[in-house]
Amino acid sequence: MRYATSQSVANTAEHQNEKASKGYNARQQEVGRIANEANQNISSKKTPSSLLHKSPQPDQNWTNRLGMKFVPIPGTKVLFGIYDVTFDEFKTFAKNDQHEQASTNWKNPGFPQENNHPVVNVSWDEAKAFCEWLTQKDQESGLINNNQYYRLPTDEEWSIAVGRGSYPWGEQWPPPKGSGNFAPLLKVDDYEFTSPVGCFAANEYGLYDMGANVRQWCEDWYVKEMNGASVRDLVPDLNQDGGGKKYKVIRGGSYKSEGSRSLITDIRICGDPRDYSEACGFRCVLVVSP
Ligand SMILES: [Ca+2]
Repeated sequence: MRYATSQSVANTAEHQNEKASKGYNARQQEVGRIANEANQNISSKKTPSSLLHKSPQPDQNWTNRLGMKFVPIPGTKVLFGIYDVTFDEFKTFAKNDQHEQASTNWKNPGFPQENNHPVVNVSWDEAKAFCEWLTQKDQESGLINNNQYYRLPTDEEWSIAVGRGSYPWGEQWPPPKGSGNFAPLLKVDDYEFTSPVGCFAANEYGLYDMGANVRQWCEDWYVKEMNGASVRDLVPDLNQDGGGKKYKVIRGGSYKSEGSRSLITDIRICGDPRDYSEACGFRCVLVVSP
């Protein structure tokens, strides 16, 4: 992965104990509730009450069968996943034998991960395969209609969803305490590697970890003009776009990010769609009204 892997990484202390995530725990309770109702449905042959009239609508929050929460983002036509896709959610996908695209790299990022951490070491191809699997699964169950589908956010959608600050948390540098999971050098948080999703403050739209924890794949091919000339002057590698059909866009910072230029909201980095990194994951959006 270009640029992402060229960053210096501070590997110092043991991975600290995981912190509980109130948001994630609440989500898991809801997953359990929906699962219980679904199980009751199998025996009773009735549609569970919680799933009636629950097909996603353009302007409403929505939760899918895996417990993934989505919210509308003004200025886009999609619902955005409020969390990065977790290790547990990707594991559910990878267990399906029909989807051989999922390698085992995601299981071995080189540091410990719990189920509620964002999955990393996944290629763009694998992230897309996850979206397609989830679409098929939810269409077959009638949870979404046949015109609705999951995909990665476009670069434009991500730009809107991250907010308007110079940095995802606002204007100040360095990032303030509680703003996210960054490199240990910045001394902003207590996590050396990934942290559970949803354990830092959400942004103005209710999205977590947009600028920290793990970088995120986007749909688009990278073209150098996506970055301003001043950014490309600072990072000359970003002038290499392979003609616009070689690398996919990656947005956001990660637990490895420590430099002010690598954390600005507007910067795009990129990676070969078959490549993967221990600092890059993804989140899904749901296209409700194509
Ligand atoms: Ca950290």
